[in-house]
Amino acid sequence: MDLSVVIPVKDEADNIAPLADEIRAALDGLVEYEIIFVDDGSVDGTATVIVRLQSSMAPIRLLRHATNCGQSAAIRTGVRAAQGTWVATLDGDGQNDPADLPALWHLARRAPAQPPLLITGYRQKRRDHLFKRWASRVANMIRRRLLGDGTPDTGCGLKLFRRSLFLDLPYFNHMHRFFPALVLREGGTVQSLPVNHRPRLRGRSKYGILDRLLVGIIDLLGVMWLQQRATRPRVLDETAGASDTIAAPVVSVRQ
Ligand SMILES: Nc1nc2c(ncn2[C@@H]2O[C@H](COP(=O)(O)OP(=O)(O)O)[C@@H](O)[C@H]2O)c(=O)[nH]1
Ligand SMILES: [Mg+2]
Repeated sequence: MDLSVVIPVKDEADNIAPLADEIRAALDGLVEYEIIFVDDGSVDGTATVIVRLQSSMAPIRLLRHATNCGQSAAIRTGVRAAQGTWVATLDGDGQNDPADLPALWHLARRAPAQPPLLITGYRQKRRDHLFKRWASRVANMIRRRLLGDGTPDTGCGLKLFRRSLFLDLPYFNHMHRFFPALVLREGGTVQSLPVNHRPRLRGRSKYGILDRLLVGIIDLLGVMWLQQRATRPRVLDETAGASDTIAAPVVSVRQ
C-alpha cells in the first residue's frame, strides 16, 4: 500500500465523519491508501462514530488506547500499525485541510529514497485565537534558534514521511513537535510546504498554552541533548570484506 493517513483523536466525535469525507475526496483515485484513526482514551463516543463509519466507508481502521497516553503515543501506535510505505498525519479536529494532501503526496513521490524526507505543513495563516498564535510564534522562534532545524512551524499536524523514517526516530511523549530536528539528526531532510489552516468548528482544544510551554522547555533541553549525542556511522558494504577503505564515522554534533 502507498499511503496510510494516521489521525490521532481525543474526544473528536463530531469531527470524524466530515474529516473522513474530505480525505476521501482528496485521495480517492490518486493513491492507494488507508485511514487509521487512533482513539486515545476518548470519552465522548469517538470510537462509536468511527465504528459506524467503518460499515459505510472503506478503508478505515480504528486503533484504541485503553487510557489516554497523548498525541505522540497515538501517532506512534498508528505508524506502527500502518501498511503504507508512506504515512501522512493530520489533526483530528478538522483544522488541517485534507485538500492539501495531494500536494504533499506529489512532493513525496518525486523525492529520492535517500536522504529520507520529511514534508511538514506550514500554517502561514493560523486560524487560532490571538494569544495562541502569539505563544506559538514565540515558541517556534526559540525552538528554531536553539535546535537549528530551519522549520518555521513544527506544530502543524499535517506531515508526510516514510514509515521507516519515523520508526528510526527516538520516541518520547510530545516528540511529534520535534519531528524536523529528530529527522535532521538521522541525516534526513525537511521540506516545509505552506498549507491551509481552518478554525476549529466542533469540539474543544485539548492543549492549554501554559502547560504546553512548560513541558516544551523540558523537551527542548532533551532534544538538544539528543543532538549532542548523535552519531551517524557510514556503514561499509558487507560484501567488500576488508578491501574498502575504513573512513572515520560521520559524527553530527549540531545540525
Ligand atoms: N491521541 C491524542 N490526540 C490528542 C490528544 N490531545 C489532542 N489530540 C489531538 O491532537 C490534535 C490537535 O489537538 P487540539 O486540541 O486541536 O490542539 P490545538 O489545535 O493545538 O488547539 C487533535 O486531532 C486532537 O484530537 C491526546 O491526548 N491524545
Ligand atoms: Mg486544533
